[in-house]
Amino acid sequence: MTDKSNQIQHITYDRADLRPRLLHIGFGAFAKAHTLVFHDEMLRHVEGNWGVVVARLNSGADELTELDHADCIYSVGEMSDTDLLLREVGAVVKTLHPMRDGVSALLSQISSPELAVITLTITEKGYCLSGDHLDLEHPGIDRDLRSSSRPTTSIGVIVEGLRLRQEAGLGGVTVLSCDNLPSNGHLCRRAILEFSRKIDPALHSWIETNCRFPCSMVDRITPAMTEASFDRLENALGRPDPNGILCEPFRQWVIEDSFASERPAWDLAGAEFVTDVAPFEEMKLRLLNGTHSFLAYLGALAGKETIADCMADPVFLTAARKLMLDEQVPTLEVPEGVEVSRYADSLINRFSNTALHHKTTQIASDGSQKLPQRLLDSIRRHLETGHPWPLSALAVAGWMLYCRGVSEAGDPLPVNDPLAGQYADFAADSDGPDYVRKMLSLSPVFGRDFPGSPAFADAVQGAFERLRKDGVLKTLSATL
Ligand code: CS2
Repeated sequence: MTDKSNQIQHITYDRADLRPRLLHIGFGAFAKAHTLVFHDEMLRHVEGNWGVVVARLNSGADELTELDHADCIYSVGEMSDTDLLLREVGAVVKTLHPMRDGVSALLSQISSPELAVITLTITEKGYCLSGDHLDLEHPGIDRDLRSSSRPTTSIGVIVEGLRLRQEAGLGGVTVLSCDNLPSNGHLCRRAILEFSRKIDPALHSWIETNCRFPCSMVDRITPAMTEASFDRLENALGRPDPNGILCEPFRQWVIEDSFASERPAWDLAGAEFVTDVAPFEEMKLRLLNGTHSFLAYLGALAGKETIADCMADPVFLTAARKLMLDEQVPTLEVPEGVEVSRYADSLINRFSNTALHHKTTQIASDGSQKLPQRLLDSIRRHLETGHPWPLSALAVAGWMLYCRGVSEAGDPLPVNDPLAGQYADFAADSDGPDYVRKMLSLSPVFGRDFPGSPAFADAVQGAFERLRKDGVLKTLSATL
């Protein structure tokens, strides 16, 4: 139903029927705009009892309380350059935050007989990985292993919740990662199994037998909300909504159809259930996210505030498309039926959406967690085949330059990353080749193989030097 006066799709399903059958951990901007919109859309097609409990573990307790004050209803504005389509989302039935409600409330939710699915948007760093394995030296993991009944990390919370399920004689659940990681379900499963093995081998084998960890590819550009965004939403709604979110119109969700028990019919909302997510995931992580990171670092250094600003510059636009088609596509197994140049053009079109004000500095965050799957996996392939990768080299060098925290014009750049302290130390006492060598020595980013590759180091050193000497725009132009 659409209310012509406000162009808003009001809730059409009976919320009284909803039961807490799904728990979402990491309920932030992306989950509001993506996962919960698919869920809301499904409920509009098939009224059922799939209600969602939403949780956050670290920040955001006040935001969840704000949502409680709105009866857990919030609005989503899907923005293009010309339109803003509004919908109300009523799928949330409860909010939980350990710092507000105690971790026991969250553990009880996981060990509730009604719970069937846990979805996660905890960002790349939420899995506490080192490479492809759980980082047992991660401070949160170390603390949770020593005090597993009072966990603080997502991994610790899920394992303790599953232990309570096992203790109560309940069945397993499906844990569905919705984060931008390659084989996200497999990585999530490995982190949880490696943690549980340390706690109790019997729990480890119970989880291995009774739970499922499907992979999924998620896609919807959802910039962080700003005061201007909330004003825009209020103008469209006719009232303020502190819980609301603005995002692009496009949304995609490709999910491995491997569930421990019942699953929501998200395909009624346009999600795709497949047997193998990998081709979809690699294409999206490398073409969309890899190009996003390329534009974020080089654009921010060159003074571009938003991704759309980069797209308005012919040099950046040409470079982005060239990176996608000449350097990322050759490393892909393209999903059947996908025409890659059309997919690349659709990404350029989405990046050009000026209404989003998607900041380069937002995408620049957590580069140490993003570079491996977005750019380094492709470069690894090029080093094996000898395929040229000049723009990818500029992206890595651009990230290193960005990590010094200053743009070409001398303006400060925010460096938000778990390794930010190390970057600052390196930048304080080195520059040029010595600085690059230090950055290349960061094993959480470059692993063990890259530092030993002279071809890799030489290419990144050369790109860094050119950026330093000629600046981003001139260097990009010379590379096209
Ligand atoms: C972005 C992603 O901030 C970032 O790292 O590249 O959030 C991107 O907007 C989404 O993956 C799009 O689906």
